[in-house]
Amino acid sequence: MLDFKKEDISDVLIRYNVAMEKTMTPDEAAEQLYPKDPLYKAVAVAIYDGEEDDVIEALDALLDAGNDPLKLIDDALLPGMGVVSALYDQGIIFLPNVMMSADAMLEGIEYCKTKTAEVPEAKGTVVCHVAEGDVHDIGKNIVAALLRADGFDVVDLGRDVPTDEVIAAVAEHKPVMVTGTALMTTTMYAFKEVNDKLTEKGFNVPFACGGGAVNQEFVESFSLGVYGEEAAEAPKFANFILKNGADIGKLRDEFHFH
Ligand code: B12
Repeated sequence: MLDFKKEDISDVLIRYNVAMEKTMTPDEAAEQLYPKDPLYKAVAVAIYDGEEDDVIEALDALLDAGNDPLKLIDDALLPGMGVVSALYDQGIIFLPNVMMSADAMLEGIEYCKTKTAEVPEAKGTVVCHVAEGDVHDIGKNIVAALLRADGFDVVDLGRDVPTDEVIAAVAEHKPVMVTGTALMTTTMYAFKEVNDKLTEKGFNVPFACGGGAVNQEFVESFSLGVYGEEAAEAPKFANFILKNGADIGKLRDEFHFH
């Protein structure tokens, strides 16, 4: 029998989860992930805070320091959003934060584009959509923003897009690529329908698909499908198609993940 007067039981009484929560707040966890350079850190902090005005102010400081506006998308905005994604994946911050941060980052991308001296002629058109029945459009918005930033014209069909609308947009705009995003296991099958209708109508257009619900095996099970894990791959696919043509086999070989 323990003699509670003599034994030190302080360790037993610690509520470890509470102790952990108190050892690191979300702000402290973010602090560990920010870039070290103060100018780049300011962008990441502004994205974490979801403060659009602060994002612009921090970008201005980097632009004044002579940085290329389009390069800042890759070097400052995406790493800033990376901090938020990492904290979200670890359950440290929650959905409303992610959405506010994504908006602030997208605003930053648009701002950087307005700062480029020469607006290059569009390289080609890409049709982007979220699968029918699915409203999760944050990933699609990032894909569209990165494609635009890379010089492509984007026809953004939005979310919960019926198959026939995708086919009609392909017929009208003759895109170099179509993108699809699906985050639900119930909506991802719409991609197969899009694929089959495209091939039925003779459109040999690469159909790049991503989003939490899908994986490479599923996407490559339909003839035009090319799987993408990160939004940043979308412009790489589109540039590859411009250079090498709409060769699905070559695309899959070049961007194979496993
Ligand atoms: C945000 C969110 C919502 C928001 C969506 C807001 C919005 N405007 O998008 C709201 C609150 C509205 C919502 C609603 C629902 N949701 Co929800 N939601 C999420 C959550 C938490 C995050 C999704 C997200 O935005 N991730 C961040 C973005 C950036 O990721 P992403 O889209 O995957 O994009 C990345 C990559 O996939 C890639 N990518 C995406 N597309 C493409 C395309 C190409 C070409 C390339 C190269 C790359 C690429 O790029 C991005 C990264 O760089 C997830 C949980 C999770 N962990 O995923 C659940 C989740 C997706 N939701 C889920 C569910 C069930 C629902 C609801 C049905 C809930 C309900 N009962 O009402 C409804 C769905 C309504 C509907 N019909 O769609 C489930 C789906 C389960 C399943 N397997 O089917 C999830 C997985 C939660 C869960 N664990 O249960 N949701």
